[in-house]
Amino acid sequence: MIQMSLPYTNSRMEFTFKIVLIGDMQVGKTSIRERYMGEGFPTHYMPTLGADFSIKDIDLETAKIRWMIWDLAGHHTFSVVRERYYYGAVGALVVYDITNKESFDHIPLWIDEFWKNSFDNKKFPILLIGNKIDLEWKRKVMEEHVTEYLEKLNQECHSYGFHVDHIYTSAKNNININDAFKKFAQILIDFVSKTERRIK
Ligand code: G3D
Ligand code: MG
Repeated sequence: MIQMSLPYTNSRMEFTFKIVLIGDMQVGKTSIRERYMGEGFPTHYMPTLGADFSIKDIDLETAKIRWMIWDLAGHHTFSVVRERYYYGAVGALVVYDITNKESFDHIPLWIDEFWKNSFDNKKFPILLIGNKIDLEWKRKVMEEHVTEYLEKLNQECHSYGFHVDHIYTSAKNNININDAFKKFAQILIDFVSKTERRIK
């Protein structure tokens, strides 16, 4: 039975976060998930959704996190499938390939789609990932593209209660993969804590 829940706290600092990996095909979403999981971790394929998901528990200094990481396995065609894929996700890792400018230019579309389909149309946090940094010599997405876009995005996200960060990774060479998830965990914890305070 798959639980697609909002974040919950079992005790004060235990969280379950369902997150989705989004971005154009071939940017490295599956490679990032597999690298993060490490070898030998089972992956669960959901045929009706055409998606894979993995579960990973981590201990941070401040909290224990259970990740439910969803990754669209096949071609991302039917909107009905996509809506169900996003259901209950409280965050998205938005991945582009630094050697493919188009994949960077499509980021706003991916973010819109996530927010449109998320619970209650709520603007949940995202983290931008520039993958394939091992191919820096083939780079097409320049630092100024990233800075400019982040600035614009953060003007918007300020009112939603979170800050959007960006991190470079290489799934191939295992650069920053753990750090990306760690960073995102902290962003989600801060977001959830703020939201809870607003509700009280
Ligand atoms: P996707 O799940 O976003 O569609 P995949 O992407 O994880 O399937 O990766 C697409 C291709 O990019 C794969 O190559 C994969 O090996 C490669 N790739 C993923 N991450 C990196 C990276 O950090 N650096 C480099 N150099 N390549 C990467 P193939 O050849 O199998 O299509
Ligand atoms: Mg994939």
